[in-house]
Amino acid sequence: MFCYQCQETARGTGCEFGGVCGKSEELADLQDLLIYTVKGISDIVVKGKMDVGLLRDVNHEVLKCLFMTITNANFDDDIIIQKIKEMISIRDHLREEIREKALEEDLHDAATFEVKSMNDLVFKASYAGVMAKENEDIRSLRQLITFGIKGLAAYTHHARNLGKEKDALYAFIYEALAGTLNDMLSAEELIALTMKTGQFGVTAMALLDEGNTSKYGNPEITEVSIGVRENPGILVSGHDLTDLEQLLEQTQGTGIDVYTHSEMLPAHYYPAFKKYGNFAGNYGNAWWKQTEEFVTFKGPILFTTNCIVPPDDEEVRSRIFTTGASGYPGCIHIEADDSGRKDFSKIIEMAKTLEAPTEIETGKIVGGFAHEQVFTLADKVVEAVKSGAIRKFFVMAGCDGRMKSREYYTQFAQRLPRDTVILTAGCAKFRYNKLDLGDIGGIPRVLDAGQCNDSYSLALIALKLKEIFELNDINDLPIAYNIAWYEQKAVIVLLALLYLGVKNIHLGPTLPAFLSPNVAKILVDTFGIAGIGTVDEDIEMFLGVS
Ligand code: FS2
Ligand code: SF4
Repeated sequence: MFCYQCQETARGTGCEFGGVCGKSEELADLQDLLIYTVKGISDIVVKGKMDVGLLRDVNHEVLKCLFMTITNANFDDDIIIQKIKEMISIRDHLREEIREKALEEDLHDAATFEVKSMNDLVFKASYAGVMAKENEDIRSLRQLITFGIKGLAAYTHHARNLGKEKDALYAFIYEALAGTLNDMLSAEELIALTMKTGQFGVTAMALLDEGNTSKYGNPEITEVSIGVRENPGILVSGHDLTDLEQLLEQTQGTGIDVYTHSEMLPAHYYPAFKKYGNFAGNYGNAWWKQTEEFVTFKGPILFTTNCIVPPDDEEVRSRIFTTGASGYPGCIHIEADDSGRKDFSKIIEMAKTLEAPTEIETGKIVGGFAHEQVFTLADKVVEAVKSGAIRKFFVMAGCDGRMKSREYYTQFAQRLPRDTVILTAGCAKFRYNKLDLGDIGGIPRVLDAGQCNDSYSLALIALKLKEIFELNDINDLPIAYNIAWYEQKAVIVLLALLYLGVKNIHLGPTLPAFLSPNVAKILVDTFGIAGIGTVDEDIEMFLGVS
């Protein structure tokens, strides 16, 4: 195995003997083979000039496979093996369909390889990985595109669950993945493809935003309880609001409360979920704290997506359920029926037999500052900027993680001057959303827009301010970007911001290992991307540049 797709990769270079995340060598190889097969399908679709509008089921399966290989989404070898077999079968079927249009010898090995046995499959898996390309810059760009596409697929998958689809997104996923197999593409052409990935990242996040807000309303300022009630509870993690909705529906009248964990917290900000009296609050913090927080929660836990931390504790594992792209060996996986309905009765029945959660925190946190809510505050915000009451905004969106170096973000938030406001989204917020940072004329100093995908909201807010202040360049706004990343959804968020023209983004706690020195230099020279330094030096630097 060789995997360097996330920020916690071993030694900052790559996991080779099992992942820091808990992924085994075998699973890493299998996930690489699944991606390789999906790339083979892409090669066929592109070379066969297939109409993606006619490939509905294939499109959906491709999204799911890409999502399954995102960090901490799916640890189940059996599910991945099953998916590889299904995708090979789909691939071979598609190859038959284009027989007239593309010669077999014009197709890439990914589109044609055969496996006759499990041994073949395991052997092929060990050769389908990242290091298959020797030129490190080409390899770096191909991986940057692949990881961006994984993030894009995750958001497109959520949008699709909400009934929103765009053929252009599917067509681009195939184009980009086929591009990563194409030895004729130069570094310059791959850079152009990387930027195009950012463009479609904006499309995917806009579509997801439309899906969420058209179904559940626009997020609004909301106080969320972080304490517990007396009933037994179910904890929901991950990002999929349609799963949460179905669980809330099915728990009505059962005496079971529903709590959110980590990235599901922003669900409380949507008007549609406020009607459920048993939607009790948020329990705990960012994903990596689950090891201790699931012990004290006592009840069943439903993962709708990443981030799963492999549970060492047998008792905790027995309470974990997965659905969608997530999976963990030994945990019950709940599939949707043909109409999209999921039967969560097993989780509800288990909850009834277990104790109520143990209280680990009390009080409330405030969020819901997505684009429409902030637009209603625009006059107040603009006035505060004009009067100097707000000197600068800091976009501190992204992910949280286990590394001690992420204490930087808590200290950064604490030490920012009181005339600054933090705009956040994603699980990065848990580093500072419970600090008492006060407000500026009634505007809280931490404005939480939502999940990592709601970074799109932060971009819309920046564009709105640019319009109000009649600026030509988004970079002339008093906004600094100090973003924490962890997994591949953060990669598509970054590429989307670059596509929107945002410059001088600082990325931490370390820069991606998959950027070769030359590719990193291009990002530095063209976009002013930089890492982080010390808290005090960085605050001084950010406030000095306006
Ligand atoms: Fe956080 Fe994990 Fe949101 Fe990432 S809960 S790092 O999946 O996508 O952000
Ligand atoms: Fe390592 Fe991250 Fe890959 Fe897991 S996802 S194997 S921690 S680089």
